[in-house]
Amino acid sequence: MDKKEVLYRMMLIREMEHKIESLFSQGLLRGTTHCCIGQEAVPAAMSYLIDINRDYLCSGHRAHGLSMMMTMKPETLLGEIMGKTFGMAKGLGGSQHVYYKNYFTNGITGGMATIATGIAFALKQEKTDAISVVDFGDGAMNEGYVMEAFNLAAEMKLPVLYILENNGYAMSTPVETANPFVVFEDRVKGFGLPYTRVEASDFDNLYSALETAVKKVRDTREPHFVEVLTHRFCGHSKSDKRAYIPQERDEYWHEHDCIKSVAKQLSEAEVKEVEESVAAEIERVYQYCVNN
Ligand SMILES: Cc1ncc(C[n+]2csc(CCOP(=O)(O)OP(=O)(O)O)c2C)c(N)n1
Ligand SMILES: [Mg+2]
Repeated sequence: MDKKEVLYRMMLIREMEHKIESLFSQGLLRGTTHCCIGQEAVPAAMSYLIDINRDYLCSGHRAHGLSMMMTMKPETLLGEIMGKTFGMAKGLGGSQHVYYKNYFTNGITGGMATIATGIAFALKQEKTDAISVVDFGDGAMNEGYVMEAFNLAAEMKLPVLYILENNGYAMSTPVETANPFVVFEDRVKGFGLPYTRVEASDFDNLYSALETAVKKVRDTREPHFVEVLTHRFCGHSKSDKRAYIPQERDEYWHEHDCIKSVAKQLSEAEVKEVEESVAAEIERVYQYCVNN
């Protein structure tokens, strides 16, 4: 894997999110949005691991990273948020409700876990080697329909990969407050789902955990669950000042930033080159969206 390209993809997500935040703060975008600054590792990894023409991918409200990684055309994401007809959903969906080929999102917390499980059921009938993948947050782990989906997938042996991006908070509620008695691992294993946990701080570790899980679901046609421990450096949505996040947590994740884990494998000149091409791409995308 070309680490310069990995860094480019991760930095493209981060810088595009910074651009989107800045356009909102200047009053140039309307509605709301949920950025994924700090959570670039899963989208970047998935861009290498699934073929969106064949496999299926669903995600939720925090969809910018995966959207950019599936289309590789950030103007269709920014255009969507700006209500342009060339947006991913023809400008009608906004940042939470987009689609591209076999990639679908909606804003119902954990809602897409049920859809992805249904897709896996269809794939099982079709006897293809395609798989269904769904990415959701820790808040989704307290939705009843998500538990029903886990139970069905385990019982019916469906080719679905559940990726939980545990960023520690559902809006401002800490995971420990919402789940005082049972850790996710026990809950997931209780349904009979195989479970893996990995921290997103080291991109290579994360990639290898997801690669193994994708291969396992593809080969065995059975479900798998990966919990990714991660962190968002931005607010839940555009107006959130993050007053509830302890400083030590931010400090830990600044030191363990997934982007740094890739950048440190490259020379200073290579990192600079990537930064420059990302900046140029963001400017191109912005100009395209403003002028079309
Ligand atoms: C069924 C439902 N309940 C509540 C909401 C409001 N809501 C939007 S995002 C969110 C928190 C989701 O937290 P999490 O799943 O951890 O994802 P994160 O925002 O951390 O990425 C909530 C409660 C919703 N969209 N859908
Ligand atoms: Mg969360």
